[in-house]
Amino acid sequence: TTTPVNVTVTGAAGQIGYALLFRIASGQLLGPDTPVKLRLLEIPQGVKAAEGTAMELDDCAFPLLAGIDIFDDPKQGFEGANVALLVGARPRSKGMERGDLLEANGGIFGPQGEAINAGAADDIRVLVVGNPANTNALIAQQHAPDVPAERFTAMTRLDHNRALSQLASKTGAPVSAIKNLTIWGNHSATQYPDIFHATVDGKNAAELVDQSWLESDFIPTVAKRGAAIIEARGASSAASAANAAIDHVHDWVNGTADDSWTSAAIVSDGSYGVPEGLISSFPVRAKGGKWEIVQGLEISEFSRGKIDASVNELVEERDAVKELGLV
Ligand code: NAX
Repeated sequence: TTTPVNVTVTGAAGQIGYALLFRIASGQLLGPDTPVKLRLLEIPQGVKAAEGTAMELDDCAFPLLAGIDIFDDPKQGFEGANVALLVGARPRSKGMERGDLLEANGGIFGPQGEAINAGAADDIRVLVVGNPANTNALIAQQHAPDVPAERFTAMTRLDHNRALSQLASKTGAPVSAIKNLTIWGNHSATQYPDIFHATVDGKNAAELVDQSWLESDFIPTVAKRGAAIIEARGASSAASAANAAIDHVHDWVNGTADDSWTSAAIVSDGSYGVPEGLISSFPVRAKGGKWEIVQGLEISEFSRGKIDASVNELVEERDAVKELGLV
């Protein structure tokens, strides 16, 4: 195509935004033949910094970058958007209860959902990165009744990539030798990285490691990796989060390879006992521009318990935002 694709990025002046925008503009999000127009959405206090980032984007002279516009109004920011990356969110501050956090984010993702409903392009695809990502995505989706629900997704690809890397280093295999790993549930400490269907060079991954490594090392290391990054770097994951967002949207638009699947939080159709309508992470393939849940996997009792625990947390979050009148 030669018509530029409109990509809206919220939280554009933040640290993930800074790692993300240059990669989008260089063609890594949609491919080397697709020009992009960036629409940066910030809160008023973030606009000046976003302008600075836009100056740097100009200075890269990216051949595929067809324009940059900056907004502090969601209605304008999402006008004509084909892809929307919802990165900006309200972080948890000291003493904030879960209800306060959900309410503050409801105040962001509700109006953004409405703006998407009102003005985005018919083929809009939404990826929510800002935490609590699954429930923020649910809030936005519920405020966009005219957009097919399947266009709202949340990011667990960073968790997926973290799990790939941990399993690769444990088994001594390259990341490319690992197929069919799954992140189930919520992008939170309850997430379940599942290697029982995964293969390493064609061999069942779970048979290559012992159960105690799986339970006491692998699962907690993947689930708590975000905290370990903060501890080491003094700031939360940014480049790796941006990379995962690129992977997610790239696969969604261009399709996944036939010989493996990936993980994304998408609207449940009831598969694997996950209540319909929840935005939960599943094993997925992308085909023809749509995510499909990989069907028919056998779920062991161990896995069932882990999936249920994370899904129950999502149910609680949904019930809490319902009670707050946010969905
Ligand atoms: P930063 O605090 O660096 O940047 C956030 C930016 O969002 C700020 O510039 C702020 O002005 C802007 N913003 C706030 N409210 C906004 C609104 N209503 N509209 C538009 N912009 C708004 O955070 P950063 O490190 O970039 O992280 C962004 C979000 O990603 C956080 O919620 C973080 O928790 C989440 N993450 C999610 C991950 C995932 O795997 N799903 C991993 C990385 C990251 O922790």
